[in-house]
Amino acid sequence: MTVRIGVIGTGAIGQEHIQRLSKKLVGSQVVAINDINETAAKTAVNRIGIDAQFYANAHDLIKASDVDAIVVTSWGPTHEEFVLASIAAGKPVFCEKPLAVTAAGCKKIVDAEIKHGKRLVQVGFMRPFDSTYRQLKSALDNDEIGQPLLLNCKHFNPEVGDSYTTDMAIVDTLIHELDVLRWLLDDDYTSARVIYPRKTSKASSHLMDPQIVILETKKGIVINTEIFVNCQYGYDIQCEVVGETGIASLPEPTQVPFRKGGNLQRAILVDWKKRFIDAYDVELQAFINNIVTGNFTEGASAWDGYAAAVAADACVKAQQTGNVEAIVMPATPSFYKK
Ligand code: NAI
Ligand code: NAD
Ligand code: ISE
Repeated sequence: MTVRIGVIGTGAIGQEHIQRLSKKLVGSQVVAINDINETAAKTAVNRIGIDAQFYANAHDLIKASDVDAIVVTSWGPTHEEFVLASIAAGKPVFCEKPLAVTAAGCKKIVDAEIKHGKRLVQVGFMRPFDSTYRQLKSALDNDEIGQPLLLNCKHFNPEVGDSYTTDMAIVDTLIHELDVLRWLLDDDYTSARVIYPRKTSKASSHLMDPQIVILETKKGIVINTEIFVNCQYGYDIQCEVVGETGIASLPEPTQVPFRKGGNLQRAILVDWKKRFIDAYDVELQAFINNIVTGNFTEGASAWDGYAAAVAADACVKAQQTGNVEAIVMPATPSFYKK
């Protein structure tokens, strides 16, 4: 069976996903595309070399009879509308993070999916599919360092565009940690606080950068995450877990070490597309497999998207108040329990 996909949003990650769905993965074909920028969308599919119909209206694409499933890779604030429309059409939908930009928006999606009666939504949180995070999780699950006590994480990007604002450090960037750490620790967050260190001269006037977010969990673990999206030097994702008997760190992506010119050196990745390239493949193959089996067992659910957004809402509030803000996560509905 070949799953016929319609992609909404043919920007950076949309093009990446069209490429892998068309040329790399098994059982999928991109047959339809939509973007507010028609010329760029058509140029993109021509470059990739596929024959996909352009729809001027995303809702027409969602309803099209030859589209079996939807991939939403448009800007974050548009996700909620397109995911709700996909559920209304009874079609499986893979939505890039964030599922919606607020917890209230994610809750509407959760409610619509439960009302539909069958899981249709997968959120593009790819880190639980990444082999380095999986190695770290195995180490914790195998009790290699005893109980985790505190975490030190970094989410650094070399630079961001002018449209990137202070709250996006949470809803667009930290959202990955909010998702993956919940999975890694099998825990939920209880509070958040945000500290602004000295601001880099490389950030725009409307962006506080870097930021430090301190989260606490139900088990009492304290998580310190530095977000620095104009760090200049590379795309650097780090996660160090301090346990009762040792420290476990996220393995660095493999790079050839060089001894040359009087230096011992190893490259740091610069482009986010490369750091999790395999994880994107595995998560989207999982989406196709979920559709083929008719059983959404793999990948982040709408509930996971909601959980990350509940924490993100509190972090954004903490950015504004400077206070420790409570994170109150409702119990998981039985619909989403494995
Ligand atoms: P981008 O700006 O390159 O692409 C967004 C595209 O959506 C643009 O082509 C734009 O014209 C289109 N668009 C915007 N509003 C639209 C609408 N109403 N209808 C149809 N098309 C619309 O952005 P990028 O980097 O590709 O990000 C897209 C999404 O993917 C964001 O939600 C972002 O957070 C997520 N993302 C996820 C990553 C991951 O690691 N999982 C990495 C990069 C992005
Ligand atoms: P699992 O699927 O048995 O359960 C993990 C728990 O974490 C569940 O309660 C689930 O609701 C939750 N969860 C799943 N995805 C989440 C996310 N993105 N954010 C927050 N919580 C999440 O656990 P597992 O076997 O460790 O699998 C974890 C993920 O990795 C699954 O989606 C799985 O399909 C995938 N996986 C990938 C590979 C690979 O080779 N890359 C191999 C096996 C599994
Ligand atoms: C981007 O949208 C991503 O999802 C990247 O993984 C993240 O590192 C970056 O900060 C976001 O803007």
